[in-house]
Order: sequence, then C-alpha cells, then structure tokens
Amino acid sequence: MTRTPGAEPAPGSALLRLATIGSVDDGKSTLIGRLLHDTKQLFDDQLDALASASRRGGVDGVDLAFVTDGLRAEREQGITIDVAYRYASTPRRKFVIADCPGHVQYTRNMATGASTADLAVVVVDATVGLRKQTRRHVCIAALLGVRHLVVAANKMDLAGWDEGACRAVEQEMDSVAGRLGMSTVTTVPVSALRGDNVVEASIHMPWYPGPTLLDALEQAPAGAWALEGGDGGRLPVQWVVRHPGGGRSYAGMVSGGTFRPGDEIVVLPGGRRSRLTSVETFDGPLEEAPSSMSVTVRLDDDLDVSRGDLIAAAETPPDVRREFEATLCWFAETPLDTGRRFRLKHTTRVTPAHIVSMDSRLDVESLELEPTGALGPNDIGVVIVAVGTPLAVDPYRTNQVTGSFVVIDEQTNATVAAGMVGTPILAALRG
Ligand SMILES: Nc1nc2c(ncn2[C@@H]2O[C@H](COP(=O)(O)OP(=O)(O)OP(=O)(O)O)[C@@H](O)[C@H]2O)c(=O)[nH]1
Ligand SMILES: [Mg+2]
Repeated sequence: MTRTPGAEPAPGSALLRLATIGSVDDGKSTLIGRLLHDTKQLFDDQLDALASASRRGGVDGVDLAFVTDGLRAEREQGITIDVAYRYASTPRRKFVIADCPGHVQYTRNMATGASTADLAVVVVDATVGLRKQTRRHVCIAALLGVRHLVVAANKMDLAGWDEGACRAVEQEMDSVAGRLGMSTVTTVPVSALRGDNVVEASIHMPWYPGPTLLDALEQAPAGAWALEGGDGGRLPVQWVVRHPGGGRSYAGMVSGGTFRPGDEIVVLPGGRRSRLTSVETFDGPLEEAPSSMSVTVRLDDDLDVSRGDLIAAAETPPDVRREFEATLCWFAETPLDTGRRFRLKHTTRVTPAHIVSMDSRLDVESLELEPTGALGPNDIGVVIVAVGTPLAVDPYRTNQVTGSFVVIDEQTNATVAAGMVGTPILAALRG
C-alpha cells in the first residue's frame, strides 16, 4: 500500500495507479477492455481467446469485459467479483489498472482495489446518473485517500449522445467530490461498448471538445498522497533475525520517513529507546533507507523486540493507544455487534479487539454524518475501538500504513471491516 512520499511528480510523467469504481453494470470492465484493446495492449492469442469466450457466453462479437473478468463465475454472471489488475503503457505513460467490482456484495474487494490507487475512474451509466453504490464507492475512495477522479459518463450511445445527460452526471459528481475534498474532477462522455472518446475521439458528440479518457489519464497527476508515509520514521517489525555469532537484527518495510544509521529510535508499544547501528538490504549497508524499502536494522542495545513491534523515530513517535477513534467501512453481511470480540490486524501485529461504541454513520446519499448506534452491511461509520495489546497508531491522514487496520471475525476468519485511525474526510463533513 505504500507509495513513495514527497513532491508530486510532474503530471503525465510518472506511473499512474488507477482503479475503476462505480455501480454494478455501469460498464467498468468494458471500459478497461476497450482501453486495452484500442491502445493495442492485447496480443492476438488473447484476442482469439476473448472471441471464443464471448461466443461461448452467447455474445455477438467480442465482450470486452472479459479482458478483466477472467473468473468463470464472473463471465457466467456477467459481473466482476474480484479485483483484476492489468498493466498498460502508452508512449506517454505507464498504468497499473485495478478493475473493481461494482456489486454491493463485493464492496470489500472494491476497497482493496482502491486502496493503492492514485486516481479513480468513476464509471456512471449516463442514462441513469449516480446510484447509491456509485456514491458509496466515491466515499470509500475518498476515505482511502484518493484525491483525483476522472468520471466516465458511459453508455452515451444509449443516451442518444445527449450533452444534457453528460452534464447532469458532471454536476452531480462535482458536488459529491467537492464535499469530499477531492481535488481534480474531469468528466468524459464515452461509449465503452463502441469506443467513443476512450482512446479515439468520438464523431457522435461534436459538442464535446475533449480530452478523451486516455488523454485525461495521461495528463492526470500521480502520487496523490502528499502526506503519505508522514515525516516520522516508522518500521513495523516483520521478522527478528538471529545471527549465528550472536546479536539480532530486525527486518521490515520502512513505512514512513527515512532511517539512517545513528538515528535515535523508540521501540513501541514498550517504549524502550536505542540507536540504529546499521541499516541494510540484501545488497549491503545503506546510508539512508526511504519509505517503501524493505530493510534490516540493528540496534545499539540488546532490547526485547519482537514481530509486531514498531521501531519509530524517537523525536516523532506515534501515539500508543488501547482505545482510539476510527472510521470503519463495515463489510460483513450482519450488523456490527459491540458485544463481539474480533481480531484486529495493524501493520505486522494481530490483537484481540472490540468496538466500544458507534458514534455516527455516513449517509452516502446526503453526505451527512448522522448519530447512530448501529452499522449495517457496507455502512461507513465512526467508532471507538479497544484493543488487547496497545498499538502504536498514527492518524490515517498522516500515515496510511500505521493509520490503517483490518478487522477479522474470530469465528469465520473473514475480514469484516477496513479501518482508518481518526476521521479522514469525515472531519470535514462534520464541520
Ligand atoms: N450500450 C452500451 N452498453 C454498454 C456500454 N458499456 C458497457 N455496456 C454493457 O453493460 C453491461 C455491463 O458491463 P460491464 O463492463 O460488465 O459492467 P461493470 O461495471 O464492469 O460491472 P461489474 O464489474 O459487475 O460492477 C454489459 O452488457 C456491457 O456490454 C456502453 O457504452 N454502451
Ligand atoms: Mg466489471
């Protein structure tokens, strides 16, 4: 989930990670299939396989949704279930594309796909407009830190290529995105099925000056997370490495700030302080390790450090908490029950947990936070979480790694919620 923090690269120059979001059947997979097809990313054998799968599915011609819908159940039901990742490159840019499911039952998978995205492509059936699920997806993307949207007003062929239909989508989306503090929104009228304005400019919509979807994606800013990783060094310990000659080192991925030999650190939640004597990778010692790099460090003192502990910069440590406020996206099929015990996974640590109270719930239609004592399937809400082992947490706004967690059902082992420490976005809505 970690991306390199720091200055935003010049628009158009960097790798762009994008996720398709929006309601079921609005055309996300067809749009990505069209994009890959028209940018010539598909090999002849893939095209042949697509054609025969489409024939088997009773489709006249090629069903472009099959480019990403690879599972048999997906093709049979005509819906996306799991996130499909595809790579594409044009002379101007490289893309990693996460094609997410729109069906409400698979909202959790959508959140997984969107969690690593710089930008979301919101696909909206222009003959219908924004549905509740479209709004829910945009809210979840905003919570996860996606700041840039490209809106595809799709099925313009069915909308009679009507400018008004596109403008209506644009206006609705502008108001939602504005409320959620998302920074860039471009709306492109497209027909994913026919290919209009995806890669090739449409001849059917002379009222639209451009850009095409591909142009918009090539020009979009990358690295949405200015604060991602934060300034303070964070290293969740993944493994303790015991050396034959004695001594130990600690391996993990730098998840914020940078680490250098000589840095003063604190091991949390215990709170013992020490100094780094070395920072290395497989290739040897380093002067400095930036965020996202997997490293092994040694300490000056022989402290008791184990998997799940967090090595943090001593001057800017995170809070160590047994209870904290968090925003939850509740994905289970049954409502959240405060009496229930869960397991909570935060960085490399798993701890027993329960929800102390539910304070408010986001109405995704009105974007109002309403007081509540209940969270139902696919609700987004603000809760107080209590954990068995104290956790070193940062607000999600400042660190995506140490500020996020997942909630696991003890009995079924299913992930029932994605959590963000604090109230990203929602704080703005409260005001
Ligand atoms: N007429 C028309 N039909 C389209 C267009 N785009 C998609 N469709 C059709 O809409 C249906 C759903 O398309 P998908 O691409 O599977 O939709 P999706 O958003 O990926 O659906 P999920 O992944 O299940 O949420 C298919 O029958 C497509 O052929 C379009 O531009 N025009
Ligand atoms: Mg799909």
